[in-house]
Amino acid sequence: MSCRGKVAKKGAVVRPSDVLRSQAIELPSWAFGNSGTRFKVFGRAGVPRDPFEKVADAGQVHRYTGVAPSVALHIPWDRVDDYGRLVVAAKDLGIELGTVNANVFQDDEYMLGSVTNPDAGVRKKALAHLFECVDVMDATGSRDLKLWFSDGTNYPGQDSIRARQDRLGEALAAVYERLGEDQRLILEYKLFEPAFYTMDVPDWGTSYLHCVRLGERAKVCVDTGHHAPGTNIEFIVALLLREQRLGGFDFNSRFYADDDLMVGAADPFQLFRILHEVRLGGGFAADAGVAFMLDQCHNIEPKIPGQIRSVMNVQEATAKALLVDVAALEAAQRAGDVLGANAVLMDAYNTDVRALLADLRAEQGLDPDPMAAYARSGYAERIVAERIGGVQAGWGA
Ligand code: RM4
Ligand code: MN
Repeated sequence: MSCRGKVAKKGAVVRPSDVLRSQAIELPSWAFGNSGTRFKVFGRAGVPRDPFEKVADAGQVHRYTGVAPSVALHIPWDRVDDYGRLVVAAKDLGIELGTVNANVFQDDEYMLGSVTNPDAGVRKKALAHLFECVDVMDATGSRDLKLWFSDGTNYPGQDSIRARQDRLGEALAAVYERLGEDQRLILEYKLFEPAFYTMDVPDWGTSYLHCVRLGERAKVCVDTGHHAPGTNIEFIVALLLREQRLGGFDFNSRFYADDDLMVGAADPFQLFRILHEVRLGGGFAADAGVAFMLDQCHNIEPKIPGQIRSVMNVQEATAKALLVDVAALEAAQRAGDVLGANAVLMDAYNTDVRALLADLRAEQGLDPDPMAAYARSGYAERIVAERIGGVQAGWGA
């Protein structure tokens, strides 16, 4: 849900429909491929065999929700010979190619890290990949380069924490330098996994420090699954928005660690609280530059309906956040009315917004029930029948 809403200044009362009409949620191409756990990747009938088929599936999600107009790429998983063709394929479906995600975590050389590896040769290889991603952005017209590093250490003493930060800073500076004026670097953090002792970018503070050094077009990505249990994510969101450093979200939900489950499934209230802070911080405004992306895997549920459900969950939480009576909230806060302020928030959260969203869809010429409309369309059966042969796309493919 990008930033096309004309929502207003901080704390202003906003008509839900204004934001909801212009909402844009970016889909991850990898959500349409096979995925699994470290124990098993399940193959599913009808799964895309190449990036074009992933884009086609993403197009379906937009077709029925109307609020998912772009799909993020992961390089090299989505490497194609001719990105121009992929752009056109997306356009024909009424969507765009979005954020380019770099992948410096799957080659054998990266066992001890990519850009922070003690071996200069490995660092050079990783940097070359990041440059390739900028070339892809140039070809696709993408605004954002999203960087997530699996780099870190497993054992105390394994490598120098400080030297690894230096190496990271050096690589980021080289990439930032390479970006065009309209392109941004979005640095994602993750508390742990795959490294267990230290991650080189474990938290928003580390990401923020690097971004500040780089320049204004470097921003932080908040992946909602990348925190310690109990972390107050909306607080982080409020701070980053305040500093104009919130580049975007990777939405997903989790019960334990980085579960990558459907956003809004584990904790819809948390999603509401996050989006409430987005609203208060002006994050729905067109010029706020907050990218609203999904980063999920559908291991056991069907993938396209899984994405449709996720998009609807974000929509519902957004609608509820927009229903908060900010004036009443601020009045209660000023008066020190603890229970009153809390009640204003809970009233909005407890409102059933499904009819409102159904009406909005109908008004836009969409079926009020995207899940049912997709199920009726026959697309799921068609891809199962047609996508025979070839190699299914999946985690790492
Ligand atoms: C990471 C991180 C990145 C995603 C990869 C696949 O945990 O969340 O955003 O691109 O997984
Ligand atoms: Mn992520």
